[in-house]
Amino acid sequence: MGSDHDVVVIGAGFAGLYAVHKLRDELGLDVQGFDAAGGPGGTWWWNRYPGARCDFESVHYSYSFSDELQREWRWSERFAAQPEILAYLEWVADRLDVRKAFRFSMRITSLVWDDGTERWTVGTDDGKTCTARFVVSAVGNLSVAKEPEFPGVDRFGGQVLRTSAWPHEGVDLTGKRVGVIGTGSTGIQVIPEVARQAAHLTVFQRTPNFAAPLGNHPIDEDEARWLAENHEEVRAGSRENFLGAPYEAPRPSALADPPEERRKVYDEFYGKGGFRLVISTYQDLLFSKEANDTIAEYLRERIRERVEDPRTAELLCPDDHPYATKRAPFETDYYETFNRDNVDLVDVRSAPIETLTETGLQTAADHYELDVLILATGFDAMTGPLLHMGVVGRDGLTLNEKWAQGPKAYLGIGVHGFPNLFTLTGPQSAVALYNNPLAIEDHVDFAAAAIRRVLDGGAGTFEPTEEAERTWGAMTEGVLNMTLIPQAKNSWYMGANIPGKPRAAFIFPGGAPLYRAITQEVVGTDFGGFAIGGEGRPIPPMVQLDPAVALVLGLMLVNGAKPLEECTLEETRAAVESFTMLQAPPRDLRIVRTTFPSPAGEREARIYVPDAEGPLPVVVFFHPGGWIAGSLEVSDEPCRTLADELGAIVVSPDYRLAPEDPFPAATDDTFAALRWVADTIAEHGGDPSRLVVMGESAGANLAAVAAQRARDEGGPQLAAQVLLYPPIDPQADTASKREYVNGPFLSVAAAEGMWNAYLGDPANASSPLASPARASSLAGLAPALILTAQCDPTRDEAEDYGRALAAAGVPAEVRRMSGMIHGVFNMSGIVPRSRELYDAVGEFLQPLFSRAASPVG
Ligand code: NA7
Repeated sequence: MGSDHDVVVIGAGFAGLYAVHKLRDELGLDVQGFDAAGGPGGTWWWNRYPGARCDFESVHYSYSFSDELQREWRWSERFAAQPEILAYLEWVADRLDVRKAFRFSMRITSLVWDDGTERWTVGTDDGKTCTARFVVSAVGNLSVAKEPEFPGVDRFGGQVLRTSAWPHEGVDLTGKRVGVIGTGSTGIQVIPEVARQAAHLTVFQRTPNFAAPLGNHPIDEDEARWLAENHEEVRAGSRENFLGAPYEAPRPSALADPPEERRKVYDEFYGKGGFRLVISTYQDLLFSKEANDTIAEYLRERIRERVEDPRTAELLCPDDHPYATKRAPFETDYYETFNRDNVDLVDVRSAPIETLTETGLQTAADHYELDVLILATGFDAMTGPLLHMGVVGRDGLTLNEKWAQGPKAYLGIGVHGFPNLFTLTGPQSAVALYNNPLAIEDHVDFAAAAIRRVLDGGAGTFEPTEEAERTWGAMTEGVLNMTLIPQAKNSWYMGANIPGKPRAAFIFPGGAPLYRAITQEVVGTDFGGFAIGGEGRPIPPMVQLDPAVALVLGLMLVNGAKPLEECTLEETRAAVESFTMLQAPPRDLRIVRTTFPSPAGEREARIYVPDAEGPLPVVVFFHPGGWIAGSLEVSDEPCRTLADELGAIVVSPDYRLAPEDPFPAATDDTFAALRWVADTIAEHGGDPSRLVVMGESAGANLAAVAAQRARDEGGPQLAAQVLLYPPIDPQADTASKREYVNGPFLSVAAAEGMWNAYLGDPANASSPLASPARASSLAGLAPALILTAQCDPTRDEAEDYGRALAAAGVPAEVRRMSGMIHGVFNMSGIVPRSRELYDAVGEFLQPLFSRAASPVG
């Protein structure tokens, strides 16, 4: 047995270099690194084909963890080419003095976990082994090339080159007849370069791709100096951006802008550089096919403008996938290359490649004479590098067996059954849509924090629980299915570029801010969802979320939404109003705008009248907003939908808000509104004998109080009360308050701030008119439906109220919505499962409505 180490790091690219530095120099661990390459650089050591360069700007596509490194390195181009990126990584390796931690030209052949010693045995291709407590896999996710799918490679008399294993000495293509297979990001970079050198180039294209200009240019001395001096500012915001670069915020919807305006936006970002076209144009491009069609058509138009021969242009126009559902490529002169006399485009979709011959390539239609064939056919992405290392976990389970149906990895970084293994940038992590160096730094920092935690706690193992892994898999798949990405047939995002590979959720496409918020919460909950020393920790709140809800929170983060508890009053009010952006398009319905007499004078109310035979049941609905925010406007869409679906008149009255008008103003207004509705709704076709009081959030608190006042203050008689996640008692001490103390979305601090503003005098908390659970008796109240959200600090006080009602003999039903958060009633446009709230309300009310309508017998 060879040497024993604290950690083995596999890979010396961006991830491995930083991992060694972090673990060795900051944690003081004994770290042994390995890499199959001859030196540091990872993907940039291998991919030396002409035209290879990054497509996030180099100032962003580089380490951010070290002030010195950022200050001292000068990029010569906006998007650096491979030699410069490799030189940068070599320079970093020297500056951090990490080369000596690595054994290069050494491939890992086996990684076997031993439960007895709680160590990995690491085998290398020199036949030796060593052991380590932890293994940090920094093998990358695009580092195992796809095998050619056609025969004859050995027979071909010319040279076969892979872009991903390009000869170090370079290749002289002068005077050669060259073929390129592959028009992904790699092909699109290499093709223009080859065309410039070769006597003739034949591009064998199976699927056209949407490419947009890279916008590269040299960085002059002034710009370089400015970037070095302002790197903190330049970096600021990167991690708040969906893709992890400080790009302009997008407009909300491509469909909301008229065509001329949209064209201007696309013109502006076409060529502005890298991924801006994807991320800074419109927020719904990846979510709405109709929105995506607008940019897809724009890009096809640009191809037709740039390519002279109309037949070639049509062949280059993608038609089988929405834009950016395959990894978006960026180009320099790609389309103009097809205007050259020495370049031909061959469609191998209609006439597939059959074989290589002694002298060239045979398709179903023709034979092409070639001296050199370049394969830019892609990678066994995300899982391939890990599955090629012979990983064997607990009880002899191989990783290949575990992932036979697709990858399973909690946060993309840990695998149940494979303790103490960190799969940096692994499948189901955010890396595919997150500027890699920053995604890598996040993962290394996470692994380092976990290792430190295990060592400090004296435990032996760290691995995800099976439940956490399964929950994360569902989250990944759910978020992926909200995007258009699954619509691309054969993309590596879905594992679908490799024949026989399971089509599954290989990437978490929720964006950097959401992924970061989730992983930060995992760390903050002492690694929720992981088992440390065999002791499983509960899954933290954000991982419990319905995927659509998670995506909403992610988009809020991208849009710079502040946590509610940090908002000023004005900001809170604006935040609540902005709920309308998450709502479905409002249904068409007759609305009567009127006023009602409140104790403080006339106030507005809206009466929503469905197109149905009267007299109709009536629902009085109080809007949400923590007693300090909200309006008739924010509840307009839900009230329309309620009226339409229930076939009931819905009345939405305005009420006074705190802190301007604290307790009891809101309850006085809402109770007055309820009475006014009972007295007057017959004029609008309503049946006051079938009257329901309903509210959302603070509005639900007011509804619960109104139900008590109706009982105690002489009516009206109510058929039911419907309370959507009501805050019931500011002093309640509940498990949900502890578990969801930080939200998601509504935190305990935010809720407390709202209660305080409403109560004015804290002594008011003991009044049942504020805290309805404090009533001396709950008997005789209207039947109640209480809907709660699983991930909501107010959940348990609401459910306790339901139980107390039932104990007092009130028919009360409590339903908890799994994976939901406070406010979800307003997310009908983006959270499909918000429907369940309407369904539950309908199921509860319809029997009451028909019972109340039938003659008393
Ligand atoms: P990609 O994006 O997977 O592209 C591979 C290309 O090769 C793509 O055009 C494929 O066409 C084509 N291909 C693969 N197999 C064949 C066969 N058998 N016949 C014809 N054409 C074939 O890989 P890249 O290297 O370009 O990019 C990978 C990532 O590296 C990139 O996203 C960056 O993150 C860096 P298909 O679409 O399958 O019809």
